Amino acid sequence: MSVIGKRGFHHMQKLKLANVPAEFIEKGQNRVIDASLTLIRERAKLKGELVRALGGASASTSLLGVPLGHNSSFLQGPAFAPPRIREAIWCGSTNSTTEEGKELNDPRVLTDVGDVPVQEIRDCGVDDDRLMNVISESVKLVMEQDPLRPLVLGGDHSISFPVVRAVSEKLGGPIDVLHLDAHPDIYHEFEGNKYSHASSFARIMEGGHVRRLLQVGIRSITREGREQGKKFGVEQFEMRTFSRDRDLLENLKLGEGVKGVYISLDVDCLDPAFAPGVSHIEPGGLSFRDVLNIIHNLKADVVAADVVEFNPQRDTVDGMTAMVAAKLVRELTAKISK
Ligand SMILES: [Mn+2]
Repeated sequence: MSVIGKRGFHHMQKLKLANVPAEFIEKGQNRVIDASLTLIRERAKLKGELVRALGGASASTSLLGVPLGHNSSFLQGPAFAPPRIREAIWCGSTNSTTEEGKELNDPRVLTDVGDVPVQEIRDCGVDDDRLMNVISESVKLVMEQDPLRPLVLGGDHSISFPVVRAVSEKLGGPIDVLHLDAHPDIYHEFEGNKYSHASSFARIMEGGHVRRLLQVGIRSITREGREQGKKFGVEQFEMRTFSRDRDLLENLKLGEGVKGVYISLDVDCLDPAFAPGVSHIEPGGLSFRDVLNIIHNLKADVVAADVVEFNPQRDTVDGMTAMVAAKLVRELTAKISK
């Protein structure tokens, strides 16, 4: 109870102290979750119908926001990222064409199904086991609408576990994951939290959802991070050897023999000079162009992706990192849609 108290479910504690039967509370939580999933299901259905009616798209990116920040070990600002990223995607200072010529205004290229209402669900006292299931379910609702493919806006990095799990389960087998990050996020658990943003890839690998996991941009890694990496057969590419690995990483071919490729993009993979608006500022990172080269040249069927850990509360006043996150979303959209 004390942990929940710290996280702010005061009304739920009062309901319990007032002897409101647990089954009433649970029924209320179920109604809120059903309503949340209904909104995503109906929006995905509508966007799917639109894209199918227009025709000609075999894969079409749809944004799904997951404004979750409470599994961060440091700052919780990533919970506020999705609306800032959307605002920057459509900012009038730039146009709607991606570098390689995809038109983002075309709904066959990009649609949006809105956010999983994470704060509203948590406010009803729903625990993380169920919340993670709601996130997985939401991802599956998007994937049900062929040819929509989810591009998830975080949120802290804990969301990648329920998202990757859903993608793999929905496609019916393991996938390859390209994970760009300063950190391997592979602690068995962090500060007692198995859903910590520092443990998402331990959960993903335990679940058998992934064949190859490539981690790129790593420059903050402990002994446990390396041991866990070895245990799960992770291919860890550290920044200290990036100049040596560059050729390989800028010419990757992934996903052969599995159900597809997932890209998980932690904004802190970038050097803080390019992206100061992150919770964990870690010098010595990738340049923006390094990341784009890796993504543009990747040979893969990208089935889904996420952009996580943008923290608007740490951004510059003119929203520079929001634009960086938005451009990553735009270029990932171009990679997914076809
Ligand atoms: Mn990170």
